[in-house]
Amino acid sequence: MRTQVAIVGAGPAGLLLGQLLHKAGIDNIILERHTGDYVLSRIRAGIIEQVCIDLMDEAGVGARMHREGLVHGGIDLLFGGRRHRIDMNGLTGGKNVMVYGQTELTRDLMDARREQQLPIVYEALNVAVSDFDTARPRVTYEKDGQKHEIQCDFIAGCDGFHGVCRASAPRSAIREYEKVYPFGWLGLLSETPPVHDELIYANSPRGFALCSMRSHTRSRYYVQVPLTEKVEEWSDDAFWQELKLRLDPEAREKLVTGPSIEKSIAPLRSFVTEPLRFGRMFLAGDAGHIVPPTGAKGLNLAATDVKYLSSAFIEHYREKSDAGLDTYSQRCLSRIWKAERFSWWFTGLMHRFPGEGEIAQKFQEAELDYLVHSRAASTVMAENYVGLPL
Ligand code: RFL
Ligand code: PHB
Repeated sequence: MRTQVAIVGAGPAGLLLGQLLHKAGIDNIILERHTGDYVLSRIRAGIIEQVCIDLMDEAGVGARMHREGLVHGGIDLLFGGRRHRIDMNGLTGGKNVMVYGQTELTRDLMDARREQQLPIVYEALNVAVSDFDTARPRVTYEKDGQKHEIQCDFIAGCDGFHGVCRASAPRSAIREYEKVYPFGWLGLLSETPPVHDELIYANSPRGFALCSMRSHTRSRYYVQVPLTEKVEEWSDDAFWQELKLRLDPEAREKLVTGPSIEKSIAPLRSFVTEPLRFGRMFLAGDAGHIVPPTGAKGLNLAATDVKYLSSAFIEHYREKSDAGLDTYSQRCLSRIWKAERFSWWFTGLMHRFPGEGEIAQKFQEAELDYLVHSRAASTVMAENYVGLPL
């Protein structure tokens, strides 16, 4: 088999890249280790930035997103038992974010790919990338016990944090920066109306909590838990009880509880790979970087990488210029590090860190108080949350 761009991974990064390349007339094949249903069953991001919205439109798959997505112009910060709204729209000259689940975005992209009958191989096992330091890279995989080989011009590593592409880059050419946080997020999805019409990020003495949503009838909640906790040991009742203890009296009163549809624990990590290019292989999305979810930046960063990478490929094929490919790493990393910093800062401001004692809570509350009462500080928060310009 031969294609122009072989894409490893059918998460949002791989699917979006495939669709944008197809629209530009560039052939691509996507290889995915799991089934489509498995990819859709992973409940992850909920908030998308304008960059991501624009890219879905550019890819021609934005119709349902505009019908069903909820536009949010602010968030609530809860600390010291009281809530304070950050008016992101007002502070950024009219910018918003949108509540549209990663599952829905992925489904729209998968549906489009199927309708256009574009090649995607699910359950592609033992994917291996090679010869990307030459003009003829290769990707091999097994499907139903048969070995296959794809010859291509470029490889796009969109295979997430545990993927094979980054792991195949020569160790001498790669530098990795990592911080692992001493807690995780226990998340619960339920068919219940959200407790508030915007998101609530809570700093409480019992730890961080987040009240998010997927629609007017479906809620997503998170509580910070020690890394030693097991999801099986958290009944739905125990979750709701703990969440309530971290909320303000009004939210506690209003919270509608119900059976969970999904419950899982995610570890928190900051991670960046430099560079994102190895010859004719390019990393995009979680394959190249991870942020803790506090700033809602992971999916949005993946979208930005894809924007730069698709433009660079289009420039290569249409204009015979490699300028975009040559500056890909540098352009992405400049934005990635700013989102990494914001996510690290917001995580530090909102969570309990073991062993840091009560003074840490006081410092956080003082900073939060400053943040919500200073227009300058609120603006910094708002600008970063809605997404820095490209
Ligand atoms: P993905 O989604 O991990 O997809 C990678 C795909 O590659 C496949 N794969 C392979 N395929 C073939 N061969 C191999 N060897 C392979 N190895 C892996 C995998 O099966 C998978 O299908 O990466 P991608 O596309 O880069 O997308 C990144 C996003 O998924 C991620 O950044 C976000 O979910 C992060 N995130 C959030 N981001 C936001 O922008 N806003 C949010 O509100 C937000 N909330 C979150 C989040 C992540 C969370 N968790 C669970 C870490 C909330 C949570 C709790
Ligand atoms: C979510 O809805 O899953 C979500 C929202 C905001 C975040 C993280 C996750 O910061």
